[in-house]
Amino acid sequence: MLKSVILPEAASADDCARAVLEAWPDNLVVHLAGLKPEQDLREFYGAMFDKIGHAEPLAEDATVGDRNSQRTGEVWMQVRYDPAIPDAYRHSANPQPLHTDGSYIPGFPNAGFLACKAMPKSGGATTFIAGKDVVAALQSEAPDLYDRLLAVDIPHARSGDRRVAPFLRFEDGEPVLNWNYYCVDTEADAEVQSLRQALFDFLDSSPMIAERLQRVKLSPGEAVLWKDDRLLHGRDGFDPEIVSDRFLWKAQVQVEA
Ligand SMILES: O=C(O)CCC(=O)C(=O)O
Ligand SMILES: [Fe+2]
Repeated sequence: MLKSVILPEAASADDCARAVLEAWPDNLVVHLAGLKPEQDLREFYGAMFDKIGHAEPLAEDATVGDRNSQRTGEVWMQVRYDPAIPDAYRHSANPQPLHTDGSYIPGFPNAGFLACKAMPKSGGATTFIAGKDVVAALQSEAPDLYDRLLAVDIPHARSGDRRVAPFLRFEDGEPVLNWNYYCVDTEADAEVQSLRQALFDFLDSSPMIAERLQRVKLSPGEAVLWKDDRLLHGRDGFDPEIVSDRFLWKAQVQVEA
């Protein structure tokens, strides 16, 4: 599920790309550590993207317009603690519930990416749970909910995009997920709305989900790349002391491996 690669401090973007491509086929999450903390993250990892595939210009800016018009046309966006920017998980210190990033974007690339510029001492890990563990938890703890989730399409909408997909489907026997509680189309019918709440409550309270959740607490210079629709991710809350106390650069990448 999760592979931590410790690269030499002087590793090049090429070395980093080779390590990613080697780990990618057999893992859902690749954690990249060991690099110099003070490097220019966007320059280094941006060069790495071009060697493993390419980044998509899907960045959003929470300070621009409303939630339906925040696309900037850039690759990189900030996940940065800033209490001056309200109503955005990317700028809060709250725990973020499990989700996929591509929930409302048709043709979303296959990987999410976060690189760390700053991390507070307390809390702030990014959390991951494999699709197969979500399936196992639903089957054993909430079999009726599991059946409904397979049967009902859930429309998600935001930033002018809309995607209709079930929470869970199988592709070549592998679970594929599509989910963000906060992006479910508000116009969807009552069945969808009740399923939305039931799934949120389940993910929030399931003992098996809590037990199988894995944490990656990034240090400055480190990064994590994950197969967006093969797992769910979120983050632990944290205790900020100053603005930008936690600062990650986020991108969306199509990995060709
Ligand atoms: O803050 C994190 O570690 C995760 C952020 C995230 O999942 C997101 O911005 O979509
Ligand atoms: Fe996310």
